[in-house]
Amino acid sequence: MAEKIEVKQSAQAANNQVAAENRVFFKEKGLVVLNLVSSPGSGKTSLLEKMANHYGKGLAVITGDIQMTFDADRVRKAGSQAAQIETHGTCHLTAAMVQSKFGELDLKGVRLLVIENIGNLVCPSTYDLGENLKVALLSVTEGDEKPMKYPALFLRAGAVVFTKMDLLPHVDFDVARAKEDCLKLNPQVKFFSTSCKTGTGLAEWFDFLQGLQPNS
Ligand SMILES: Nc1nc2c(ncn2[C@@H]2O[C@H](COP(=O)(O)OP(=O)(O)OP(=O)(O)O)[C@@H](O)[C@H]2O)c(=O)[nH]1
Ligand SMILES: [Mg+2]
Repeated sequence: MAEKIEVKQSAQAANNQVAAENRVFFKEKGLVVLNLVSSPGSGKTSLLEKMANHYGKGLAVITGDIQMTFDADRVRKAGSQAAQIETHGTCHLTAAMVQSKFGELDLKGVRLLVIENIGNLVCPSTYDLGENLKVALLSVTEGDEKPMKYPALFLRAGAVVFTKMDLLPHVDFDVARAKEDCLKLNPQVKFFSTSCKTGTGLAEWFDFLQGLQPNS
């Protein structure tokens, strides 16, 4: 048991070192960098498609999946450049995986870099990629108890986006309860409620992103 903990700590220490390098790179390039984390299917790529429609060449995306390039293809089709990481089994992105994709991106004129993590509410939570902000997405079909059941993510997320709000009338998701629980874990967290079907909340999300500054 002690050996297992030691190995995990040393993997985290090695990751943190690369994340620090990434942070220097992002600062040099003047980038605001987001790390999107959520369950599979909660709407990360759909939100990125809307952002690609809105920001076009001002946005670059690194998508992470176990396999396939579908998500990067969707982002490109929506108007922004994208590089795909296929982890072939690993359940989270690491800072080194992200770093390995820098050469595939043309960052001239790009202000916002978004990393879509592997769909998983647990493993990606504790891996720093060098981002400015970790963003948790929670779709209303997943259940309002998720922040308390998966605190590792909601403790660290600076913003929580409730997605698929168009489906709210059909499910028992209590937005007030979910917000209250998120605030218990992180009193500074910012909330957004969006629907990629109706466009609800996207203007507020874009306004928020506009106000973010690169790391100083
Ligand atoms: N009704 C509704 N469906 C949505 C919305 N956003 C996404 N979806 C649907 O949810 C499904 C999954 O969306 P994705 O954007 O691929 O989810 P993801 O989080 O990127 O999934 P992974 O990359 O597999 O983790 C798709 O069928 C989308 O059309 C929304 O706002 N409303
Ligand atoms: Mg996706």
